[in-house]
Amino acid sequence: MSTNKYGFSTNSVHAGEEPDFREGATGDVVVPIHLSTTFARKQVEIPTAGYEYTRSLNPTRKALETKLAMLENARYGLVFSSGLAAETTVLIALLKSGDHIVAFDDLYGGTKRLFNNVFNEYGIQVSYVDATDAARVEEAIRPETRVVWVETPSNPLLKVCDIRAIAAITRKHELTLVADNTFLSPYFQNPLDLGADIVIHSSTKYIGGHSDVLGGAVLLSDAALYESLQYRQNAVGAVLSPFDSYLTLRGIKTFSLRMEQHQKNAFAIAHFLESHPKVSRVIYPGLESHPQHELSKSQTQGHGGVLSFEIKGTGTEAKNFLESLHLFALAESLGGVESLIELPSAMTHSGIPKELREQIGITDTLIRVSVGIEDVNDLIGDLSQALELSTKH
Ligand code: P1T
Repeated sequence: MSTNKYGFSTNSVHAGEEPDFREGATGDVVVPIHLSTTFARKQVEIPTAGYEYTRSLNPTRKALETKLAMLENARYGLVFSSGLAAETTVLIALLKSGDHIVAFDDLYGGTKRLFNNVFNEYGIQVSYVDATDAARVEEAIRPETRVVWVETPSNPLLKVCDIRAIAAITRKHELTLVADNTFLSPYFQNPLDLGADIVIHSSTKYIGGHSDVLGGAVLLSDAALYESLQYRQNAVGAVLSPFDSYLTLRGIKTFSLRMEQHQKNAFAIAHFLESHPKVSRVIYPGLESHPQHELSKSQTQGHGGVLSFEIKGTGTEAKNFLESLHLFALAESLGGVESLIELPSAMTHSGIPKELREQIGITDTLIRVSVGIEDVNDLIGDLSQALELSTKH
């Protein structure tokens, strides 16, 4: 359980990692990597300092859970081997066969795959709605609905939904509101403060921040739900390893610095693309042209480092452009210090059938950019030369 007395940057550095001055301890300023899978005890019934077996509880993992809970203004945190492991554990804690989810129609492709191809086989139904209009969420609720699931901004169309308005609906109907906060990170948005019940992160992204460690996190303040999640996490074994917990803790120390630079670069690139003749549309919640720009300002402290845009022409021009870049890595994922770029229709969201993709706006010319922390002029120079080449192949 956490109480928040310091600011975000201070907590990013210190929370969960206070030096241990107890008898025999060494006062490390960085939490050690506790690799031991098991913990010896002196008396049969008394685990030493509460630790028994690393799947159940591990000191390095615990430090990360404490830090993340503090950063999301949550009482409790759990960290998992991936974002999808976190999602799976939340779903098995909240749902049983016959239950129904109302979900935002724009979600990470892997989350839709989990809902449609895995949980569907266990009798879970999902209705996808355009949650930018909270009324549509309420209209889709059935007697067997248990969960409303949103990403905001969503992946890859950066649609923004009104967390406060949707939370009022889920409270009224006694449902659980799950908000995937991966795109903005706790630095820019805290969904629990806006009324969400559970926050999920793929910590593979901004939390880890360096594209070198996979992970997931669940943050919440309800004690009974936390216990249920912890029980299931241990039962299925979906835990983050001690070494990966350490890497994630290390990444978090520079959270504020990274996020500020991601956002600064994203604004500059969004403006550059907006004025480029080969670009038909730029989607970034920080731009006044974004349909939910005002809403985004009202529920966040910033707009993040991911943007999407439509290149003029066909899918071939989009591919030519992507394959002409030198500095941007043509790769899935986001949130690392290096700039990444991808074609959702062929990469992260290729599992969604084409007609469904097109219905929600994931066209073959939609490009998603995760803006890194490099010198922005170098990034703009790279985009500029590749846009020139896109029609010259
Ligand atoms: O990859 P993993 O750590 O399991 O997290 C899954 C996940 C969950 N939620 C959101 C919003 C995500 O974007 C992701 C993973 N996304 C990508 C790999 C991607 O390129 O979009």
